[in-house]
Amino acid sequence: MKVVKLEDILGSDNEVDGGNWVSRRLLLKKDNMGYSVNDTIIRAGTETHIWYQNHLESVYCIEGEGEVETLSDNKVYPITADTLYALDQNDEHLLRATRDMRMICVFNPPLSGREVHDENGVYPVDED
Ligand code: 9YT
Repeated sequence: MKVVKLEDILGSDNEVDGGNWVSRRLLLKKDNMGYSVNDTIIRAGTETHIWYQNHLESVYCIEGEGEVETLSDNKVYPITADTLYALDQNDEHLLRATRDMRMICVFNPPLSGREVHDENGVYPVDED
């Protein structure tokens, strides 16, 4: 049994600032759950290009307001509290926050820890 408290992540190596967002990494690959879980704040007024070609991600918004635009079809999905989006096609997208958004993000395969997006909005594949 494992219990993780957000207050213990804040200010530690498991709090990763990506510029437009700050990701508090609650569970990682080393925890051997087969997925990772982040509590992430997307900063108000930002637009982030993301394309997780090596991961599937589900994102559950618990606070705030913004939208996701999928780039294959330019559809725009409003995102507010109590809304989940799942990038089930490794969808390339733009994430825009009009207010700070608090998101619970689950990745399969799990993140190993310090990932930040590369210039194409991708997290690298974990070679281990
Ligand atoms: C919602 C989203 O994809 N934000 C970018 C950061 C990423 N999810 C993370 O590492 O928490």
